Amino acid sequence: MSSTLSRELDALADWRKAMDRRVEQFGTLLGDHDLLDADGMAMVQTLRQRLSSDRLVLAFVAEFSRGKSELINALFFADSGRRILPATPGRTTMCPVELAWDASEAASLCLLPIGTRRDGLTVSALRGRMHLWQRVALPLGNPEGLAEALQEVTQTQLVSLDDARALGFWDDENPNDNPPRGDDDRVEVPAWRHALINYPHPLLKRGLVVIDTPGLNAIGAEPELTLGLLPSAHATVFLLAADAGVTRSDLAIWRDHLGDRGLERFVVLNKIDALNDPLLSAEQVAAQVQRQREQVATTLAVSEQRVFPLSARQALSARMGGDQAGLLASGLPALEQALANQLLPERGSVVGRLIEDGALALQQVTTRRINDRRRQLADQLAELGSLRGKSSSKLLMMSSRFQREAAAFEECLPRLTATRAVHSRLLQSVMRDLSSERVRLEVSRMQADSEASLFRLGAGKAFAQLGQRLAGLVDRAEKSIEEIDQMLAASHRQMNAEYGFALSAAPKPALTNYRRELKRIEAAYGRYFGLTKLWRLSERGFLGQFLQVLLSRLRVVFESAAVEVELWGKTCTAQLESQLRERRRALHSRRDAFSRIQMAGDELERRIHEVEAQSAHLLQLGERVVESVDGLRILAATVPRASATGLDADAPEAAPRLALVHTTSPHASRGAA
Ligand SMILES: Nc1nc2c(ncn2[C@@H]2O[C@H](COP(=O)(O)OP(=O)(O)OP(=O)(O)O)[C@@H](O)[C@H]2O)c(=O)[nH]1
Ligand SMILES: [Mg+2]
Repeated sequence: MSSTLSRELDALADWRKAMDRRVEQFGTLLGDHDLLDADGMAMVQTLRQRLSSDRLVLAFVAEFSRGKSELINALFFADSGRRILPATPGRTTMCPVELAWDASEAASLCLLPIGTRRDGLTVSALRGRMHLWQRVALPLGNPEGLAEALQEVTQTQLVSLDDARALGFWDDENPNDNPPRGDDDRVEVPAWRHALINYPHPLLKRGLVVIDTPGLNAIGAEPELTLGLLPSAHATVFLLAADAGVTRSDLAIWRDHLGDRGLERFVVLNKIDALNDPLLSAEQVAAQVQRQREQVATTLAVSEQRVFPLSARQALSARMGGDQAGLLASGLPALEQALANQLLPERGSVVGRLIEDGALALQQVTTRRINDRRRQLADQLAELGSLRGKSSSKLLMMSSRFQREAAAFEECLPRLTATRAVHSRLLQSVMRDLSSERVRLEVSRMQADSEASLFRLGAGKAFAQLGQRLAGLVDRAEKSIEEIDQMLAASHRQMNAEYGFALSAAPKPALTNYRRELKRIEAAYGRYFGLTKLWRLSERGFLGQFLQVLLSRLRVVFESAAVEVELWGKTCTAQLESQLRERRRALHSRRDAFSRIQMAGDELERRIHEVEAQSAHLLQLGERVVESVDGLRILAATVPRASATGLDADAPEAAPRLALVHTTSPHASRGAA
């Protein structure tokens, strides 16, 4: 009994695969006709890479025992016929568990020991150091073996009070949040800090990443969860239990971890089966559930449509037993439908836009090259035509004109080299402003400024100043980009007028999106400098991790901007290179033709014929390129959309997003994300 969500994910993956095939065919077409240089080929590879590595990250967050792991089992693992992730009463999952599939690795469970918390490195930094993780091979096609191996995520260990303090599980100032202390003064803490499950489950193979989190409390929570893992999720599912209502700690988790409205949030009111009461009618129970749903929506300030009453346990057992009616009664299909309806199209359109932009940029480069070649051929034709019936003295005269043209072409080269040197110098200064190293220096400066201030009172100010400095860097980069753009435009005008080139400006990158993204990060992380949160910054090790995570978010923004600027620089250079190459090629072929014509009388007509055929072939090729790009764009704009009933997923409804418009800016819709 496959779910709506899995069918929709399938449709999305098939769509990505179809796009990949088309991008590949397009690349072959361009490559076979020598229409792409190395940069263009690299761009085709980047698009394909993007299509194959696209991920959809779904995180489950709640207080312990609300049924997160059970819900994940019901949503994704019921087909295996058993409970895969451990779900038991009381605290079960002890560390964040990330389920994904990376085909370049073997199926395995990788566990990061809790002791790594001491050295202050974030989990993402430690992902690059796999020798610190413990790896357990996972059996394939054996659900029992898999479930047994995954029991490891429930492991705990007993440590001394000092160790518990050092690991961040014990806080003398907030005793209520501390774990129970044994007779021997030892404290039970999780054995692992993070678990990565690499498993070829059909949905994971389709790019889904599921994050199961442990029930949180103020002390035990890994700062990175709030700062890095949750903000990077495409959607979060927050769970409450109908039999517990909304408790104070539920609310604290909602506020601290999911309060950011930028997150796509779904709320589940789980365990509604616990409200069944032999003394009440089914209608009375349903009314109770509805009342609770309304209360939850009001308390959390979300729309009622975003609250899904369900029973994960019923759903799991109904799905395992193939009981369709039971599954419907469990309430799970409504959540799946919502996830499929709201999440997948959104995700798809991000990828679709990227492919469209890429295809358009490739089309521009190619079309320019084809037009250039055709123009050269037209010139040759005119020249050859004028030779018909000419005397040998006339031919001699034309030959010397041809020599002059070749000499003029050589003359423009030094001037081009000079322009290119200025261009590259300016571009390098932009790249320096947008470099990771520059961001790192700015963040270090903020750390030094805030540590120099008393009781971190100056931390807020240092953070605000960091924001201003980063915005200043973006402003300066934008100014330099403008300068480069104007310089190139002037140089193009001159080259076109004097040497008959057809150089045109590539649309310059706009940094507006990146500036907006910086503001968003500033707002999200600035919350930690408010009076109610400031205490966290003074917690042991928190500031260090906070800054690391902040740095990695900022880096992504700056690196993306730098990539876009670099791409623009390359496009400008590539255009020039390509026109120079075409010009040289045309000069060679004219020289060859000329010498042949001078030798034999019938050569002229043959040559005219040849050039006409080449021109016709290029025209056809141009049409094939446009057709190919149009096909790709239509496909990219037709993100598979969740079907209303979830039953006709084999023929996903098409939702064309935009009409075809040729040659819009390849940068126009590229965002910072
Ligand atoms: N009655 C009932 N019990 C449920 C339901 N969903 C989960 N449970 C049970 O509640 C207990 C806790 O579920 P888990 O999935 O382990 O909860 P969790 O949120 O993952 O908890 P931690 O891993 O400790 O953070 C288990 O015994 C589940 O079987 C439900 O819909 N109804
Ligand atoms: Mg759990």
